[in-house]
Amino acid sequence: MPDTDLKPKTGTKPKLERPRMHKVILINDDYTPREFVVMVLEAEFGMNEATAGRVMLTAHQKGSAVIAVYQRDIAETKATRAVDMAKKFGFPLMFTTEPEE
Ligand code: TYC
Repeated sequence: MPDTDLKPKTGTKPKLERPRMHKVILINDDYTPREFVVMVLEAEFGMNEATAGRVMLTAHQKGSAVIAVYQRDIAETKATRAVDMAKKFGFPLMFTTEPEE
């Protein structure tokens, strides 16, 4: 077709929103040992002992602490794995996720 317009169209590309990131939140409780919380933060969230200790103390003192931010499926998977690990040891340790504003 001689008069086919091969130039790319401009101004028609829909703007794609970046997917919202999701926070993983550590919840305090009265029963899970501090050392166990630190161990889970190291094992599931790749923290070193010093960082894990600080995050654990924040949750202990304030009731909760934001641990990290991930894409939704990763945040949910990590939170579930962390809760399951605690359950296996009989502790009520809880992690939740929520979208960032
Ligand atoms: N509060 C617990 C204790 O005194 C320790 C703890 C800290 C538990 C943080 C959960 O998210 C938590 N043994």
